[in-house]
Amino acid sequence: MSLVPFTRWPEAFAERYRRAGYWRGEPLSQMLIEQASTQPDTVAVVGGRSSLSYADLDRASTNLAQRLANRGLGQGDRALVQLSNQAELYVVFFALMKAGIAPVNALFSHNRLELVAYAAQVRPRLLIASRAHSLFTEDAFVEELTELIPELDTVLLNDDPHPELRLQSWFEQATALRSFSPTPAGEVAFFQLSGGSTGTPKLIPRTHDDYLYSVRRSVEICQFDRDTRYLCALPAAHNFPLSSPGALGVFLSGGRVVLSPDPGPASCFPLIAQQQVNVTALVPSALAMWLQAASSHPEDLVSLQLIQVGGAKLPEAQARRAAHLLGCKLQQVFGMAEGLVNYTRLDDSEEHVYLTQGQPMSPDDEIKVVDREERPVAAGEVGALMTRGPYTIRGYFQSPEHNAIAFDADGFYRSGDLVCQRPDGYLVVVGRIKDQINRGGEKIAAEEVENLLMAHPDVAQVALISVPDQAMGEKSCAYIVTHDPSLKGIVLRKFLRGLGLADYKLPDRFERLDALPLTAVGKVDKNLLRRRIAEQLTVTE
Ligand code: OOB
Repeated sequence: MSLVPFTRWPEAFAERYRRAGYWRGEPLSQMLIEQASTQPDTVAVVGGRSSLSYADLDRASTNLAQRLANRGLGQGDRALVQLSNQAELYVVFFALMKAGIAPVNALFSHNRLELVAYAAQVRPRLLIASRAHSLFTEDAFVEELTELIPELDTVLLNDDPHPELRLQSWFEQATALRSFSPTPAGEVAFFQLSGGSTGTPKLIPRTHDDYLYSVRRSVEICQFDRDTRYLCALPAAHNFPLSSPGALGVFLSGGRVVLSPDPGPASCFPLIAQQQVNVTALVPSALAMWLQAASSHPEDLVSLQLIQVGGAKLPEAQARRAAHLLGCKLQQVFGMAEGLVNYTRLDDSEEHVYLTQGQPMSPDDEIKVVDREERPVAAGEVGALMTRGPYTIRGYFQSPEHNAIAFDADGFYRSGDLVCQRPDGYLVVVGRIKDQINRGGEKIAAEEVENLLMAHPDVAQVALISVPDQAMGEKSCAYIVTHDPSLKGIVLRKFLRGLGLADYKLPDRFERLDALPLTAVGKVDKNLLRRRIAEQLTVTE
């Protein structure tokens, strides 16, 4: 058995985090085992037609872990998982944690290109996906993956008609043969996905110790308990609804997770009313839809006590409107899958909640705000955010070259966000230096889309930039220089889709130029392009 390799924290830090009681040597599956023994019949998760008690969730995940162990899968093995917001997602998550198999949990919006990129990095022996996804309605893609990854020897598909392939039949009891156990808590439990700014999406190895600490601390700050009824409206595998405090925070506290297929008010409001949901997590673009719908359905929302908003910058005016219209507490969450999560606290002043993105959750989160030369800026000045701490990774998975750029010599992660830190420690996000588009909380690495567009024979040059957008916060615009003057955006979108790129990464608009503007050092001047499109939009709107 070989464990998943990753960049460890230096021993002095690991020792400090253990001594402080952050890292407790406990696997992520422990929370479920404890709830199943203390309150087996309490409902843990409601999703679609299924409702699972803690005992059900524990039993089904143990059975799946057992069946996987019987096939020889276990510690050191990796899985690629893609499920929608459904209760099975948590059964699978806990099964893999119990069996010591480290999954990449791809988002349901991901397509062929993303899945292949993840599989190529982790070399999964196990694939768990859904027949409801267009990639898996036919068998061609599974065959393609199996050819690409010869290690892939077990495929389970949600709702497949064949019992041996059907994920749900693996939740039933097996004749126990081989033993299984989680990986040691200091080892990699699973991979988070990075929003990224590079050509291929990077993977984030998270250990049981570091992730569980982040969940436990989040629960303290957000005061989750047995009465918590949490609506998971964002993609369930994302770090925010999984761990901040998210579904894992709910399971740790013994509350209930209610799954919504999407964050739209039409799906969420009836669920809130039926299930008496009292807390949820949204991105600002979803919150905007809720605000529009709230005035006509105020009675649906009376049980709500707390709305967390994060993933993208929440405009102050929207924060004020939300608190006023929804009649519940608001919390800003500024986090990243790499680790660091900041929260406004539940007893913070309105001014903190409306104007800041919160403060780090851990006393041992170290924050540096630096200038271009990476010298600390004067107090209150804007600079680039760097961080390290007990739940912030020290390196992406198998990416030595990128790690040399993304982390400094002392292990600080360069988040790529421009922030200002107020004297009271609270952070205000003012922009970003990473080449990324934040489209309603969904992150697009400009380089990834640019590289793909360059593969089109009629594209000579391309620059992908963000454009301000009323509904989404930002959308993407591809500036292109083409060989063929009649080349249309619609053709390029079709081309990208044909390559298997996720829909949310397709440029929202294309602008043709004779040449891309360059900076003095000869790089594409994206700032100029951003200014140009902003001006163009003010004129046309
Ligand atoms: C969350 O995680 P990721 O990995 O999808 O994205 C991280 C990036 C941050 O570096 C920042 O650029 C942006 O998303 N971001 C925000 C923000 N929250 C995230 N920008 C402004 N204001 C905010 N409140 O997005 C994430 C992970 C855990 C909890 C919450 C969000």
